[in-house]
Amino acid sequence: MLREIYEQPDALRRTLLEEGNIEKVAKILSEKEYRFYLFGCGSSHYICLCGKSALETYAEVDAYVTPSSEFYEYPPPQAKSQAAALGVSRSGETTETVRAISKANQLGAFTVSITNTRESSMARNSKLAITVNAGEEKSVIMTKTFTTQVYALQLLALHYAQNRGKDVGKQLSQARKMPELAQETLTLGEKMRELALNCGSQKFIFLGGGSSYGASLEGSLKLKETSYIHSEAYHPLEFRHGPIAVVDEKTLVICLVPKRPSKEYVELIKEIKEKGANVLAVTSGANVPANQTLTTPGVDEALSPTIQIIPLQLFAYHYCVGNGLNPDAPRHLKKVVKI
Ligand code: F1P
Repeated sequence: MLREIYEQPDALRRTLLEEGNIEKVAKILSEKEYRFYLFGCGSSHYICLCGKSALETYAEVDAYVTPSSEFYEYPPPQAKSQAAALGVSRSGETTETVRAISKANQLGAFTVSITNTRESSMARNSKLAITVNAGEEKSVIMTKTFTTQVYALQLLALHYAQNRGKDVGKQLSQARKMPELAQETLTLGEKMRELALNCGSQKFIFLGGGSSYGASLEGSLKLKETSYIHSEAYHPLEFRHGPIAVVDEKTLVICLVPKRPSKEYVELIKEIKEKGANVLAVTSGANVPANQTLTTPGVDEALSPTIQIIPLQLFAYHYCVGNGLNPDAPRHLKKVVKI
C-alpha cells in the first residue's frame, strides 16, 4: 500500500499519457446535450463524487452519482437516450458496476467505462472506454487507482468544457501539473505518521463539502479498511445536525477546508475544538482555528480531491501499521467483489 501511495506521481503521469483518448471521448460526449450519471462501488463510488464536482464546475452539466447497485436496482427515470452513463471500476469486473453498465445500455444511455484494466467486462460492454494506465495495483486498498481515476474524470470534464467553448485553459494547464503537485504533497508523509501514531483518538470524523466530499468519504473508508476503526464522513454543516453529539476529547476531526471557507465552516471548526475534539485542517491556504493545519499545494477547487486524499491515505496507512496491523492483508476484503 505504501509503495503504491508513493507511486502516485508516476501513475498520474501515465494517466496524462492517456489524455489523447480522454480528449477523444470528451469530444464525442460534447456533441450532444447529455445528463451525466456516474456510478461505482466503494472507493469507485467516491471517485464518481469527485468527478461529479469537476463535471458540474467545468462542463456545467448536470451530473448524478449513485452506487452501481442503486443504479441498476432503482434506475433513474431520466437515464435514457439523452444520458451519458459513466461507470468507474479499478478492475472493470465488479458485478454491480458491470450490471449497471448493462442496465444503462438497455435504457439507451451512452455508456463509458473508466477503469485501470484495458481488457475488462465493463470496457467490452461500454460504447467508449478510458483506461487510466496507473500500473497494476497489488494492494486490495485502492490508492493510486483512486487518484488516477479522479484525475481522468477531471481531464474529461476540462476537455468537455473546452469543446463546449468554455475558457478552462488555465485549469487545464494546472491539471497537467498534477503529477508534480502530488509529489509535493507526499512530503507530508512524516507529519501524517506522527499524527497517526500520537493522536490517541478513538473516534474519527472527516468533514468535506463540494469537491471535497468524495475525498472525505474516501479518507474515512481508508481508515475502516486498513484499521477496522469506525469512522464517518459528513458535509461540514450537516455535522451540526445530530452527529456533533459524538464529539469528545477522544475524537479526531479531519477537516478538508477550501482556500476560502465559509464563515459557518470556520465557526464549526471553532465549536468542535471547544467541545474538546482534536481538529486537523487540510487546506491549501485557509486560516482556520484548528489544533493543527496541514498545508497542501494550491490547486483549483474542483481539482483538489486528487491532492487532498494523499495525506488521508498516509494517515490510514500509518495508523494501521502503528496499531500492529498489516494493510496488505485487510480482513474481510477482496480485490474484486463478485456476487
Ligand atoms: C472497488 C472496491 C474497492 C474496495 C475493495 C473492493 O472495486 O469495492 O473500493 O476498496 O477493494 O473493491 P472496483 O470496482 O473499483 O474494482
